[in-house]
Amino acid sequence: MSIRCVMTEAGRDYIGFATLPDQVHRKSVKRGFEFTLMVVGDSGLGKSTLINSLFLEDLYKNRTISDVEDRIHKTTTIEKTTMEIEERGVRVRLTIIDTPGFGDAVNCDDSWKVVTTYIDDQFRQYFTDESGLNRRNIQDNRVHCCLYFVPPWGHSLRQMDLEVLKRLHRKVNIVLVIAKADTLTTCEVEKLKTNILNAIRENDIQIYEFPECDSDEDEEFKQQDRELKASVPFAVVGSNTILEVAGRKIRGRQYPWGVVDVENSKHSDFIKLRTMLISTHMQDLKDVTEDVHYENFRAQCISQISQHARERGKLKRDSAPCDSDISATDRLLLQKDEEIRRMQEMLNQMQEKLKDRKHESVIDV
Ligand SMILES: Nc1nc2c(ncn2[C@@H]2O[C@H](COP(=O)(O)OP(=O)(O)OP(=O)(O)O)[C@@H](O)[C@H]2O)c(=O)[nH]1
Ligand SMILES: [Mg+2]
Repeated sequence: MSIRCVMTEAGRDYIGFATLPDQVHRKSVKRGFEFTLMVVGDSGLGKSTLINSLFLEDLYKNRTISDVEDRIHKTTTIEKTTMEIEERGVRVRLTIIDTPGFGDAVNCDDSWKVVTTYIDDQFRQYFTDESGLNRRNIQDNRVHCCLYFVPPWGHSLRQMDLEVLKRLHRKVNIVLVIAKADTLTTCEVEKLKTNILNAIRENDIQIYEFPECDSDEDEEFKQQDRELKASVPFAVVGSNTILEVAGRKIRGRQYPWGVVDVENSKHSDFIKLRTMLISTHMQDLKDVTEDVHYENFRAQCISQISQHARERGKLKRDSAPCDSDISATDRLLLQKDEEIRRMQEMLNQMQEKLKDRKHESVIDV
């Protein structure tokens, strides 16, 4: 095989694949990015407030914001807010899923079901779209990150938190946050963080793990990465109020003894959380969702389909009808079998393609 080499100005030969990262970059930018964040936890822990502080006001600079009082309400259904944001030509479709808080700390049987059902439904939709014809234009609504709110008044995770986390950790990237951290002293925050991390370890709960920082990153980035990792679980403070302090407008909470500045890193980990979600780990959260959580879901689906097909096959063999007395039900069963067989074929092809795609991206790297 002959490869035509291109001459550089310096006279050195090159083939041209060094431009691949640029091509990938240009293509991704053109396509835009999709990211979905969900908040989960007890009622009244400040989930809606934090979301508002994290994104809504900042992202909608020109939006008219109603009175604080109007905006503080108990979330009773899953609320989905989608916004298109753009920064230096890069477009992100950001979706926030605000969930109703767990109402009663003793019995949370049904509260978590709303959350897991929502996550599974998005996976199922993606799975269906991926097996369909128009695979190029699939909208990715899978939940890429779940902020789980831990109450500040306990000593560690409660049994109820552990139960909910166990139901979530294989489905979604969990990022733990200590809610209303302004109600704790610095020492109390540290103690609570340590206890939470111990509980996570003891109960084999898999929260989102920050990837190793590349060795060729600059020192400033490495330092930021170390700080982010050391802050988990993030102790956060939310506020919908803009206050004026020393001539400066800040988002804060006014108390008789002083003001808590949400964006002051001495007061809370709010900025670290936002940095991690938006600037440093958005893509990794997406990758882990795709490679680990969605893969789990897909494997389960495929094994269910095969199981189903096997059972149908057995049923067919056992009943062994002669052609003349095939009932309508049998015909339907045969039809379904055929559908499942076709779907399996399609899935196999899809897997092959995905394998190729992954292989290509490994080569890119
Ligand atoms: N001290 C303190 N209070 C907060 C903080 N964030 C929110 N609050 C207050 O907590 C109350 C509940 O806030 P929400 O944001 O509605 O809580 P939620 O978790 O969305 O509640 P549900 O919708 O019922 O699940 C409001 O009065 C907020 O002002 C915080 O960081 N610190
Ligand atoms: Mg709410």
